[in-house]
Amino acid sequence: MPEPKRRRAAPPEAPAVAVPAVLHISSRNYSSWSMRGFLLARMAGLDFTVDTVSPDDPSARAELLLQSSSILLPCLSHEGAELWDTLAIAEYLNERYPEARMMPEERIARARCRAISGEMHAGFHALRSTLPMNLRTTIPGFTIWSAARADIERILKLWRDCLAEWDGPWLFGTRPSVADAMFAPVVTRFRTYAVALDPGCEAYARTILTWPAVREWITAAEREPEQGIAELDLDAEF
Ligand SMILES: N[C@@H](CCC(=O)N[C@@H](CS)C(=O)NCC(=O)O)C(=O)O
Repeated sequence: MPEPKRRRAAPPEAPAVAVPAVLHISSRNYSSWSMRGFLLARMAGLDFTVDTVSPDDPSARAELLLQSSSILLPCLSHEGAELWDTLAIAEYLNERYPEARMMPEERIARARCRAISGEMHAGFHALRSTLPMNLRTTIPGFTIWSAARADIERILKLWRDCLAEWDGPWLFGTRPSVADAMFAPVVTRFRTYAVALDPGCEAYARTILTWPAVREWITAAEREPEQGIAELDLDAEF
């Protein structure tokens, strides 16, 4: 009688090799989406390097297309995942690093955090196109078009409601959340274009502007070479 085939023992599991994460960004000075991606990665406590993809370098863009099916930046490469959308990056990092508590713990707060982050992600086109991010500049006396003014009023209402309900200093209480990362480039636009804020929103703006990850980003933006960036179409949503 033939001997029953013996099952081959499963090979010992290969030790997990940590592949460093890479956040591909465009400009630090002009790209609000890149800034959001960076703040989210810092909030998650992710170990990552930043790769700045030159907007006018075809080979850099071709290289990026090899890694991701989109040319959109920021794009996070992490443990086999390629994510080219800031909300997807936020959800992914929140799932992967629950200990970082990037979303509020309480259900209603978490739902609101998702709602206002989604509103920021999908809306405020007038604000984005007429007040483009430019961290290195301040323009006192800038005339704000009425549609952008309506966007600003809506954003300030979102902030006031959150600050009243969750007591600040962040939108959802005592620690930064995904929503703070989404609105941080709005705070810097308000500084750039000298948008007047009431005391509550002003205090919130200061919280954002003294956030170490924001300081780190702005410091790097101040040192970013201008070459190549000047050619970007700043009227585009950036
Ligand atoms: N919804 C995207 C928007 C990203 C986006 O529009 N990125 C711009 C630069 S900030 C971009 O990559 N544009 C295409 C290009 O530069 O070719 C996100 O959430 O990340």
